[in-house]
Amino acid sequence: MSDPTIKGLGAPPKTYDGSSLRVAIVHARWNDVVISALLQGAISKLKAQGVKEENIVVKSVPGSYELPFAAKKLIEGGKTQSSNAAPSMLASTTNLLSLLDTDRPSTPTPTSQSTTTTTKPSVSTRPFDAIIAIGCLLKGSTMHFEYICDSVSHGLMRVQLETGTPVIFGVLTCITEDQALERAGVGRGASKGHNHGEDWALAAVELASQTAEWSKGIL
Ligand code: RBF
Repeated sequence: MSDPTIKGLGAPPKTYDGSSLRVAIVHARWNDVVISALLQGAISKLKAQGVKEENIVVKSVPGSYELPFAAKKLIEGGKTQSSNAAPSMLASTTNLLSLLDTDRPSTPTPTSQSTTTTTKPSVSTRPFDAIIAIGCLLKGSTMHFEYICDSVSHGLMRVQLETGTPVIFGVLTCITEDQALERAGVGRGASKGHNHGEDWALAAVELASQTAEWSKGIL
């Protein structure tokens, strides 16, 4: 009998290399059993895609409601960190300009500045190429679930469109605990389910790689 479902993620058009990427994961701490499994799934898949451990930054916030704000601040922080790392670039540029100064000796005396060779921030201080926001919302007996799901999904979408940095939607919105456990690959039944954290890592590497190319006009 053929597979009874057509649901699920199709194969990517190519394999992406994450070795030059810097990715931040921000996760909520509510419903920790599920979050821990999703986080581990995401980290191991990022590494399997070539993202270096030192280029994976993990931060936590109390609950999913905090994810959009934290994602935005991390993106901004990554850009600030990158520009703070830039003085070495400025130093070498200044030094090159000094060669044009006719008052100076034709053979410039080496200074501590002139020994600066850095022209590009290292991967670990460059802006984040993608953010993965991980949370697990479980429906309770009040309307909290609906409000938080709505705010978080719209908030994360807004952050990625405003900043131009891909924000992966790693938020489970489940009616039951079993649904959440199965989507984190730690189901209580015979089938453990599937860890969606792995898919979010793949999405992060794919979107980061595509964005880098599309931004340069490589289509
Ligand atoms: N945060 C989650 O990430 N998942 C939840 O299932 C969740 N349920 C909540 C239920 C209630 C009644 C409240 C008050 C908060 C809940 N939060 C949950 C926390 C929420 O995302 C946020 O951290 C807090 O509201 C503080 O802004």
